[in-house]
Amino acid sequence: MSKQNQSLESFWMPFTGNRAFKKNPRLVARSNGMYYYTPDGREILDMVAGLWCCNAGHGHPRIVEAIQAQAAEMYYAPPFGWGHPAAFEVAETLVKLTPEGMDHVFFTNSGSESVDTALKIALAYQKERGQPSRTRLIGRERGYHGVGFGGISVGGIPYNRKQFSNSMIPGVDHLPHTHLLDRNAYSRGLPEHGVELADALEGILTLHDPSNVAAVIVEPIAGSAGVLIPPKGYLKRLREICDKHDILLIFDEVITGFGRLGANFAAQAFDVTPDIITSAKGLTSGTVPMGAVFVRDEIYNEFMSKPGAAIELFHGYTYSAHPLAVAACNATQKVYADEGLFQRSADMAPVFEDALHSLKGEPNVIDIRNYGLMGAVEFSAIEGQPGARGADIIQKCFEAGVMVRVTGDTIAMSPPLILEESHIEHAVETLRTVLRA
Ligand code: PXG
Repeated sequence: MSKQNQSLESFWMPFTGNRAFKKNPRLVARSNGMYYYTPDGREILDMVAGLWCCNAGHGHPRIVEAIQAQAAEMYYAPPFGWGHPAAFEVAETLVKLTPEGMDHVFFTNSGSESVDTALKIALAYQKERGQPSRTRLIGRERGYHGVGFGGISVGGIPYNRKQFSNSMIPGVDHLPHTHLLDRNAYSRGLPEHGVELADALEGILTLHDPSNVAAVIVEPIAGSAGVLIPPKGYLKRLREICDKHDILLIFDEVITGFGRLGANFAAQAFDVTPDIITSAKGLTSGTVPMGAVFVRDEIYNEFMSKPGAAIELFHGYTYSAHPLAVAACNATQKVYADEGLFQRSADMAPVFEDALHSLKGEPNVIDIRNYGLMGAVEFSAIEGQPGARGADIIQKCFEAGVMVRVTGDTIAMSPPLILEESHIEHAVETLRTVLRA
C-alpha cells in the first residue's frame, strides 16, 4: 500500500464506497463563493451547496468572522440548566421565519438529531395531552430522515434499512412514494398527477385506528431519493387528513428550509402548515453543525402547562445551542436577510428550470424535475447495473470541474442561493457535454 493510500485508510468514510474512493479519491481542500478547489488548485463549481447545506455559498466573511469572534469569547456553554444570551436571541430570530403560531425551537446538531427529536416530541406530546395510545408513526417510501433509529424507521430508502432490519422502532407504516415517472415525467414545478396518493393515509389509519397514531412525517420534497416533487394538492390533502384525525404532521425541512424553495420554508412555499418542522443544513449554511426543531405553540404549551418546575422533556444534547453554532446561525441568518438570498433563490428558479429542462432529449435522459433551487435529471439505468450510469456521470462532471450529487441513476442539484446565471449555464453545458461524450 502506498503512503498516500495508508493515510486515507484510517478514516472510515460515511455513505461512501470506501475502497472505490480510496483508489480514486475526490478531494477538495479549500472553498470560496460558488467554488471548491482541489488540493492541487483545480476549481470545481459547487452545484450541491456542499451537501445541500451551504446556502450562502462558501467562505462568507461575515459568517467566518462571527465564528472566529465567538470562539475567542466563549467556545462552550452548558445547555442543561444554563444558557447563553445569544442562544435565546437566535431562537427569537428563527421563530420569526416559521409559519405563524410556531414560536418555539429545540436545538440539535444535525438533521438526524432533529428528526429523532421531532419524533420524540410527538410521542411525548401525545402522552402529555392524555392520548398515550397514540404511538404509531407514519413515514413514506423513499423518504430520507437521517440515520438515527427513529429516522431510518420512518425513512423509506431500502439500502439504509437493510443492514438494521431487526432493529427498527416498532409501529411504523409507510405511505407510497410520489414518483410517478410514467405520468409526470418532465414536470416543471409541481406535477399534475398523484394527489390521490395522499389518500393512502386514510387506509393506514383505518387499519390501525387513528386513535393509535401519533404523527406523520414527510419531506415536502424528497431530497435524497432524487428530488421527488409532491403532486399538486398532495401536501394539503395530507394536512386535511391529519387534521380530521387529530394527528401531528411533521415536515422534514432539513433540505427544503432556509430559502431552498424561494421561501423561508416549504411550509410557506406550499402554503401548508405542519405541526413540527425539522431543520439543519441551511440553518448555519453548513458552517457549524446545527439542527433546529420548530413546534407549534400548542405543543410547547402542553409541556409547560403542568404544575411544578420539573424537567418537561427528558431530551437534549451536550451541544444543543453550542455557542459556535449559535454564532454561525446568527450571522448566516443576517446574511440571508441582508443579501435577500431567499428572494434571489425565487428569482433564479425559473432560469434554473429552463436550463435544466434544455437537457430533455439528451442521451439516456428519462426525466427532469425541479422546484425552487432543487433539481434533478434522471437517466435510464444500464441493464443489470443500476446506479452505474449515475456514478459515471458524476465522476465525469467532477473531472470537468462541476460537483453534482448522485442517487442511483439520478443526479441532483441544489446550488448555493448566491449563484448567477453563468454558473447555471456552465453546469448544464458541462453536463450536456458529459452526456454526449
Ligand atoms: N432529513 C432530511 C430530509 C435530510 O435530507 C437528514 C434528515 C439528516 O441530516 P444529517 O445532518 O443528520 O445528515 C437529511 C440529510 C444526499 C444526502 O445527497 C442528503 C442528506 C445527507 C447526506 C447526503 O442524498 N440529507
